Amino acid sequence: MKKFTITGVFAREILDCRWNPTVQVDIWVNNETLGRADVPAGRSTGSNEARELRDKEKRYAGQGVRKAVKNVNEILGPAIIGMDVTDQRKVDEKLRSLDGTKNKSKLGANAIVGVSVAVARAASNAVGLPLYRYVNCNAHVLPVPLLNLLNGGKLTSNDLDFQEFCIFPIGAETFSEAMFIGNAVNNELREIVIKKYGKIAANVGDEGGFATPIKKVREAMECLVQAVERSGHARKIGYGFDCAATHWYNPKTKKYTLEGVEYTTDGLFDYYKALCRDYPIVSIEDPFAEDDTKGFIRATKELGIQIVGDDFYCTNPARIRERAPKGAANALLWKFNQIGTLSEALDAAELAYRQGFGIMVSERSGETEDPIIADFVVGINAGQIKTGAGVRSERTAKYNRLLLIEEELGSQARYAGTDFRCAL
Ligand code: 2PG
Ligand code: MG
Repeated sequence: MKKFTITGVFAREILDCRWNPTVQVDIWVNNETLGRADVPAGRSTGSNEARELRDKEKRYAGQGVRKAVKNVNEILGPAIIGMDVTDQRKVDEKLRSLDGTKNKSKLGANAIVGVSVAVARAASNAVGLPLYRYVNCNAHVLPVPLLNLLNGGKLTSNDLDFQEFCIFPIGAETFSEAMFIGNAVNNELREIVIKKYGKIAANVGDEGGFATPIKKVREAMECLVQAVERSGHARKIGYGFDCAATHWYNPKTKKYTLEGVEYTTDGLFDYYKALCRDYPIVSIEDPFAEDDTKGFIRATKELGIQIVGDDFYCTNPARIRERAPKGAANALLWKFNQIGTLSEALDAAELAYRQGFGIMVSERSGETEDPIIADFVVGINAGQIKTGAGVRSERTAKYNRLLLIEEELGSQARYAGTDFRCAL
């Protein structure tokens, strides 16, 4: 059997879409094949995520990653030279043991995950397969894109408490059709918000959705619904939110403050129930704070829609093992850098599937032009991808990669559509 030996590892500091530094890693195989990957960064992060290492020096306002880069070049890289690049689990185990901490804070999750995913890409290049097929020879599901058309929360400078207002083009026949449906709705929405709030309303947030100066959730929904109706695609579209409720929860008082009003967990549940009655909502991410298991269980049991755990699960196998059997959420938001190695992230996906969960593969708000999650979402047949609105290149990079994968798969491509939670 041919050996695919790691012969070189090199990291550098590059920039993400917020002009913050991030890590890029090159892995060389047999001195002839290169695999390169970039590390994304979150802003609306959960407290249980693996920890990135930032320089905390004056340059780049403390956000530099030269220490993480050094850790790749001087510690992680040399330790995996000579290993087989297709031995993903073994490499990841090595990376983890070199760090030794639970949350990868010593060498930095940004250093570790950069090496881990670059190894996967280098392996796929070395064996001559597209990454999605290297991940899974049965990869064939094209995801429903959750198009985050209105941004709030930590992704913008407006006063909307919910972070993301998304449309799900579940009635499209193909991924490509979902793309032009999204475009049509976005064009209508642009006109609607400009007319209502002035030109400034069409400026966009970190994930490409409009950062319109709207204050209330229902006001935002009215704009979105109007745009969908005007686009002529209403029958093909469902709605969803990322509430990112951890960020408007006060753990001391155990109360949520939404639009200036305080809610208990049960009070907030009633708020969601009314929203679901009034709009065709198919999915809500993080409706409650990262440790409000009671809220998650109630929402999952009683709302009858997809409830997605982001901060709540942090793509962490241990959290899934503990919480999923209780009926807390029925879908996992999958972000490989929340846990810090690809094999742990794949474990998280498998555990979630075995609990009957759906999986939504997600970008971070701080992305680069690396489209790697497009390969991962098809590779794990997840059926859903969240990667923002198609008006910023770090987002379109993912969509363009998916269009290419759709073309490559040809008649074998299956668009997840209304089966987005279980698309096989
Ligand atoms: C989220 C994400 C991505 P961030 O909360 O789901 O949309 O934001 O990457 O800032 O955590
Ligand atoms: Mg989220």
